[in-house]
Amino acid sequence: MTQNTWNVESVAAELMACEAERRDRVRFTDEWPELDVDTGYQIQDLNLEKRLARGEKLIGVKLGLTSKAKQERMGVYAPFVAWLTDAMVLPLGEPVPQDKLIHPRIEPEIVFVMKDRLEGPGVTCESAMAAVDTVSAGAEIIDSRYKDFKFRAGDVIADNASSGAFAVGEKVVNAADIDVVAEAVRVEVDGELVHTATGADVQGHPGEALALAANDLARRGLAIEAGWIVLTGGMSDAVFAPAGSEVACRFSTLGDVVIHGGPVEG
Ligand code: OOG
Ligand code: MG
Repeated sequence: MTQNTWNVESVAAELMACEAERRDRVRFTDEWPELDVDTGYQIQDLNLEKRLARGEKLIGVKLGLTSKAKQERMGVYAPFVAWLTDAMVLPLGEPVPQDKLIHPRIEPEIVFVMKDRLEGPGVTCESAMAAVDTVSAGAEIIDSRYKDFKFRAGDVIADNASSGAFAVGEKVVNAADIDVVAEAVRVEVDGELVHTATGADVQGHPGEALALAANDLARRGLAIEAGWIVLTGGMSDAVFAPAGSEVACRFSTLGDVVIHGGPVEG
């Protein structure tokens, strides 16, 4: 047996290096089983500090594994929170940034923009929804720094929940004017329907996911701030988004978010 040499600093540095070099690796928990949820968040927070120090701006949070479809695919059965910075924004119409990502996958998400600050503990679905300003359709482009997206909870939390990029649809609806539970989505790859889901698939109500984020952040003394974007979590399983592909997330009332995989090389 080799002696474990991993710690918060070295795992954080290795994950940032993997991201910069577009290199995947095996999960850390095989060599360092003590990498639990709380340690994962320490690593996540340390790398957020590095992102901010290099000039990125914190613009919100994303939820991970808030639907059964995602939990079953990834084999991790508890939701978690991660950070969004402005460097992750993919303007509508731009292709998947293949030159920055390792093995991008796309998933449909219901996106909130916050009206008020939301601070846990004790946030409920109702109080969470009262703090939401607007709702939009979203497509998140996830990218894991782990080979074949194989990780345990501590690994994926440390890896900022497989953050890559995300696009938000054009249509913006007041939170009071939409039934987010009934909002449905069809995910098409190259014109072929591959997944369907509704807002109910996200913790029963996307507002529950938001409440969970606020209550979870409170454990670290943090809150969701007014103006922040919240990705409430993949409604369905994600689909691969290689060069040459077209992934369309077609929402029932929020419109479409269509993402192209970009040109095929050579
Ligand atoms: C983890 C990231 C999860 C979501 O919406 O569930 C996530 C992964 O699936 O690699 O962004
Ligand atoms: Mg997601």
